[in-house]
Amino acid sequence: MSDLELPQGITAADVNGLPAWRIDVPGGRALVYAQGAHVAEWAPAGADEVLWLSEQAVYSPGKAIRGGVPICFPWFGPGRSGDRKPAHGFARTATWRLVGAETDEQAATLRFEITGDDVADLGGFPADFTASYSVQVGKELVLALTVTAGEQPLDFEEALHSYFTVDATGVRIGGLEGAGYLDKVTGTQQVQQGEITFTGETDRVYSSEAPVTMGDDTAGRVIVVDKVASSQTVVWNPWVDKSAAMGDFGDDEWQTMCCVETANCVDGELHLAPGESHTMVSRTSLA
Ligand code: TA6
Repeated sequence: MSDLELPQGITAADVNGLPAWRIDVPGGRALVYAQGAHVAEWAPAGADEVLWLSEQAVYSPGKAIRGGVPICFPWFGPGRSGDRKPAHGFARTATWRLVGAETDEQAATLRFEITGDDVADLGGFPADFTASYSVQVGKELVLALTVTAGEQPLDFEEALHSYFTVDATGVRIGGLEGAGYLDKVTGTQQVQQGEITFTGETDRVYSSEAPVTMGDDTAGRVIVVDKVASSQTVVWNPWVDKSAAMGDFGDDEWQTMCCVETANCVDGELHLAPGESHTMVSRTSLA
């Protein structure tokens, strides 16, 4: 665990057997694990939890936590080649180093970092890179992932694979109207007509830089995801069969969640020249 001096409002803790930090500041509260710099919980002050965690989640070194905001890097799913392992890359199971922790009147910011030296199995990805991740907790959750190439060029995908607590049988997802998308369930290219509602397994990669809203009448709230330098938005609900097929996902839990992911993946794969950096930002708030 980092020996960084932590300001009031940020507390190191052992949670479910994993090193983590609990954040409790006037603007909001959160829980972040060192493994994957994984934001597992976030809520603005006075509000119910916004992120979603499976009750079947496994908390074990090297196993991605089912829920919260897993960092997908340096590939998405099986990658462009279709054979990259582990799925969604090594970032979400690597132990990120805490390199900074600050607070102001309302919010707390934690800064994490990994390089190739922090990763046991790079899966063929160049070791000469730096990934930095800033987690700002307050009335908004602002996540910024910066990738910097070393002396080799970098080709990579990335996603902040955010799980949200919603009534999936009623939530209305807006902001993607008219956007083209890859429907991974049917393997076809489609164009979004109107709001998204879930009526079955949904796994779509939208080409869009627009903010997305999740209108949840059951919870009486609207979750807003805004973003910077992200050309894809992924929308996922596993529905019945996929939920039953995942060991770390309760059979009925599909009803209580959806993913809206801030990404640069598939056709939005990024290419950095030696020494070049790219920062993607995801900002979640309640309307
Ligand atoms: O973002 C949606 C997705 O790519 C789905 O296809 C599904 O695989 C999901 O991610 C979860 O992936 P994981 O490796 O965390 O089980």
